[in-house]
Parts: sequence; structure tokens; C-alpha cells
Amino acid sequence: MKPDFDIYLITDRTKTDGRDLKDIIAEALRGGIRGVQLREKDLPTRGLLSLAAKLREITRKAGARLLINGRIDICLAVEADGVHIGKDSIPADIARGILGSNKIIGVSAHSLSEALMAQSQGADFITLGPIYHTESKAQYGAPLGIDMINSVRESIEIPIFAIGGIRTDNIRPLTEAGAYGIAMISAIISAGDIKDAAMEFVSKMKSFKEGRCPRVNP
Ligand code: 3NM
Repeated sequence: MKPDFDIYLITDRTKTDGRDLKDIIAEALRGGIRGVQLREKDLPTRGLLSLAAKLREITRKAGARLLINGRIDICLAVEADGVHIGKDSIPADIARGILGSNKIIGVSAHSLSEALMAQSQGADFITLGPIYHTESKAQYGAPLGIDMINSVRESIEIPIFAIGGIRTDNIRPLTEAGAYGIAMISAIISAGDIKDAAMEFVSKMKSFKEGRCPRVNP
């Protein structure tokens, strides 16, 4: 199922400046975010389950999607909308086999070959990155740059979410290169005013998408 959100907010409770993650997500939802990925890989299962249940409650009330990083069991337990698959997760085709067609599956890709693999394994969308420099550079590798979006876009049908160093002032080139959406942690999670930051992303995304040429706007 094609994602019905184009801004994908990823959690990181270590980047909230001491603020409660649930409050941050609630504020982001008030600012118009409609896609959230719970990504707290180091949380023990019960803590993760409890956080997922709380985020499910607030995302459902806001009419927003909730995807769980890597954990099919947690996704099913809290009735989340889907999972996000990274390199260490269960492969996307196996996740699809377990979850069926009604759940959304996102996959992290860092190259054309990973993007093609994700599509062939039944992913609904990919995140592609890191496009720009991100603080977690060591973990994700050197920035791929905008041109990578163009070339991957020519080879796959499923939507691409640009990730890595995404800020409100670099949305335009991403949408122009053919990104369907954007994904971020720090530009919203670490913002001073979460709701304002979310609103700025939402309004810029909307205006850039409306203005972009039909060739890259299927
Ligand atoms: N995945 P920020 S980059 C979670 O390239 C994640 O797959 C990446 O954080 C990838 O928005 C990244 O703060 C971190 O740059 C994104």
C-alpha cells in the first residue's frame, strides 16, 4: 500500500533534549505530521511495547500512521500500521509473508541495489540516504547526494523518502529530484518548538509538491 503520508518522523529519545518522547510526538502530530516510525532499538521489549502502545493511541487519534522499526511482534501487538525494515531486521519479504498486504512495509536503502532489492521483496516504500551530512554519519556512511535520488527514481516504482540531514531549507531540491517524501529525526525531534517545526515542514512540502513538474509527480 502506497504510504498516505509524505513526511516520516523517526523517533530518537536520546535527541529530545530531556523532553518526554510522547509529548514530542503529540506536538508533532498537532503540527500536522501523519507518519511516525518508532525507532528505539535499544529499549527492552516491554518498554518498547509500552511506548508503542502509547504512540499508537496518540497517532490513531490524530489519524496518523505508526510504523515500528524492525519489530513485527510489536507491530501486531499494538495494531500499528506497519514496520520499517533496516539491515539488521527480518528481511522485507519474510515480513510481508507474516504481515500480509494490509500492513505498510518501509525499507532503509543506501544504494540502487538495495532499493531494487527492497522493491522486489515487497516494500511499499524506501528511505534513501543519507542524502546530506547527518550527525550519525559514521553509522550510515558518506552522504549520497541528490543525484542518487534521480537515478534510483528512474529504476524503481515505489516511493522514495529522502533521509539524512533533512531540513526545511533543503526540501525543494529533494522533491525536484523526485523524492515522494522526506524522513527525519533531529530537525523535528530536537527542535525548540516541535509543533512549529512540524508545521513548517508540512507547509513547505505541500507548496513544493504543488509546484513541481508533472514528470516527477506521478
Ligand atoms: N537512517 P537526521 S540516516 C535513521 O541513511 C537514519 O538510512 C539513515 O537523522 C539512512 O534527520 C538516519 O537527524 C538519521 O539527519 C537521520
